[in-house]
Amino acid sequence: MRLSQYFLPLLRENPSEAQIVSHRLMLRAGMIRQSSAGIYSWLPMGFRVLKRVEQIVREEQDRSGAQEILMPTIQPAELWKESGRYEDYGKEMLRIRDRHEREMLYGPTNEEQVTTIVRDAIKSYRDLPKNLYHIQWKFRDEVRPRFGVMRGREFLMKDNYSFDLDAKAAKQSYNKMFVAYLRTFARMGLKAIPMRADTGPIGGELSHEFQILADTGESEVYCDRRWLETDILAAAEGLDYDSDLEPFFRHWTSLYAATDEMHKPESCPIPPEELVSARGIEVGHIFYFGTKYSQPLGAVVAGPDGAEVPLEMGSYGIGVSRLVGALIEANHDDSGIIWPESVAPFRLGLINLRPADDKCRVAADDLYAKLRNAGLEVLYDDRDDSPGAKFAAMDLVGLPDQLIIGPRGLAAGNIEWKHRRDGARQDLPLDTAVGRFAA
Ligand code: 5CA
Repeated sequence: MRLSQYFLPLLRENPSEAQIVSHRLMLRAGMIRQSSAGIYSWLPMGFRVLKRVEQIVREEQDRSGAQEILMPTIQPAELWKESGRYEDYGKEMLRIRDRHEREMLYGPTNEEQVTTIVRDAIKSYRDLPKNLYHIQWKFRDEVRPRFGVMRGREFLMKDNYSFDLDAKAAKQSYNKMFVAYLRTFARMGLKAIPMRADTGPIGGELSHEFQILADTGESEVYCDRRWLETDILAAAEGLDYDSDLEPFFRHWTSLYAATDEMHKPESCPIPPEELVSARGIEVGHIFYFGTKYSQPLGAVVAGPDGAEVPLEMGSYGIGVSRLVGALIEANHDDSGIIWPESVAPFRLGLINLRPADDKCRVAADDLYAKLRNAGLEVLYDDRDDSPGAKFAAMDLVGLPDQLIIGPRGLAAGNIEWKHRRDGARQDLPLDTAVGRFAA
């Protein structure tokens, strides 16, 4: 993409409404714009990252055996009256009336909806297990929307729902998601610690939140000090989803970690000196709630002996749009964002320091074409601007590597290569640049 043609409204100044770094940088780097409190438009740069995050989430869901569907954002109120949650959900639910005065709502989550779909389609235990997911916008009328996409009112969530015959099979489904979540966050380079959590309005008695430790996190969390040194990035690699995952689950939940609601100092199993209290960003939350929805909604199957059994269910959420903010909280410096390669909006930035110089322009245009032909996504700064402004813009948007073309280097057949994360710069012969980055 040529920057001269790209819709990238950068801001020089820090927007006063943004309290945390990810919100500031998303506005400054032209990724999002606020529409109303907690509701955002995603501009091209932000949308690219959102799509990349979504794709990693999707691939890991598919790998675990979950199947993608797409349910609507607007649901009929009757569904929620049937499950008994319509009143309970309170003011967080946006209630709407259609032209026929029918009560509708903008879905804050989809347990009821998916349960009726499965209820109407599955009649026998032989059709189990099933795990269905979608990646869809949700609306929760949060009391205090804040921190940009971190706590929005409208936000993108991956949510899935598992259906099993009995508690043991349901636990295996829960464990599969536990593994898929570790893999998902690891692919984004994030260390997300699974913590015992409160189940809140979703219900049930077993749940884990995946928390990224960050000073700006909204959750108060507690964990064993050893979590800080534990490398979970490679934990779930190569694990077979069809094997018994309970030992893996036990291992990765054996070190103490709990959210504020679940942490009871008087009964905490580890001594105070081994306990860390910190702030966390909740990027995922998994629940096992048995028959809480299948029972009232009549989602039953015929078991092996012919008797009707209510389905055992769990639900599993990942905050896809929140992750974009969380990734920036975990990856930035004073100059801007530092995207991990796996979610970067473009793999490379290409800067032409002197577009007015014919040699520079020809070399930069040519390199841009070759990099694209090699399948690389490149943001090419071909604008007529000062070198300082170009460097600042490229650092702000945070692409993993920058290639810089200027008259001096070019005379010796070189360009400059800057690695955004460590700032290291080195000369690179122009004719080796494509080979260096092409897969
Ligand atoms: N139905 C269940 C699981 S599918 C559910 O809704 N779980 S949840 O309430 O915990 O939400 C799942 C994830 O969505 C959270 O872990 C969080 O990462 C994200 N999320 C929740 N509320 C917001 C919000 N207001 N803004 C951005 N992300 C949010």
